Amino acid sequence: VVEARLSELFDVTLSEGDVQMTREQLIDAVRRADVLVPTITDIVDAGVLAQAGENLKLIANFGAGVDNIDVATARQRGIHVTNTPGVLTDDTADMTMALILAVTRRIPEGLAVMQKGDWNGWSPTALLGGRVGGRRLGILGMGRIGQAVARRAAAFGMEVHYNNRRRLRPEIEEDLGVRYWESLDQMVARVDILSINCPHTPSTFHLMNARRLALMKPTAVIVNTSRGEVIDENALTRMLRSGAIAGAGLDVFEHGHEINPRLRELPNVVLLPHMGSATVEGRVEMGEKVIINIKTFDDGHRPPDLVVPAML
Ligand code: 8YV
Repeated sequence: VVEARLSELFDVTLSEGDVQMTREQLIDAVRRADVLVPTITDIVDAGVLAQAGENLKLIANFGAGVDNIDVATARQRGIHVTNTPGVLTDDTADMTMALILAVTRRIPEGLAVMQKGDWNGWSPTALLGGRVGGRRLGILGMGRIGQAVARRAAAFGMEVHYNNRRRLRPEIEEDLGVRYWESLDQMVARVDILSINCPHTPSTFHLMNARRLALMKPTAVIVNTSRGEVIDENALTRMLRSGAIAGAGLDVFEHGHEINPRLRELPNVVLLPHMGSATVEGRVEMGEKVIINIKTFDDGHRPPDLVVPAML
């Protein structure tokens, strides 16, 4: 739908199928195009941007996170960057709740029993999980998605805490019913479930490093639907193996689709292949945002979702 609409409006060259563009293809694209529409798997770094032709004026990212693009270098070269915020908020927050429930209620283990034909009937003590109602959820990153997670968690009866670069306005805190922690260390040590909802930037890289992970309660669970780079994946894997952390629900990984193989062997871990925003509705709306950003820019106006380095 989106590709067809784009092709009606502009002279479009599509990369092959759903596969990732190679660096060479990406460089070829920035040399020739006026507008580039990358996805998370297209790394538009300073090296790629150095090859950009005079004509490249806009990078309209198909995604909210722009950590695949060197926004500051693009800016210096007079190239504008836009993203697609807002339209994937609810889907990603839904997936966060799905992961919280999948881990705490042991859904994949139940599924495996059924798929193997191993179910011998109901038993009072089989596959007991933990109740989410009454538990403390800590949200790291209280932007749009963090706030959408907070609303959902409150509806599940959870007590919601958060840490963010900036504190929310008191009326928003009150509306969400959330408690702010200035110290991430202190919040991490107190929560039963920790949800990562901050973007990946140089200041959030490995925010959940070995030292901070060790502050978590041994009964706690961590879920990540944001970016894998925020957690030190090897340290997390070690702690999940040793029982220092009770469980994890991960939709994103530190090295893209190269996952620490040990994570796959753990029963207390639910892994998903970056599906947080993967709804038909969400993808179409993301595409529509890309089109509006390109169209507005092409008409000589400031595109609605312009990303400037100061925002990051
Ligand atoms: C997108 C995402 O599917 O928008 C984001 O930041 O992480 C994803 O859910 C992806 O970025 C598409 O490029």
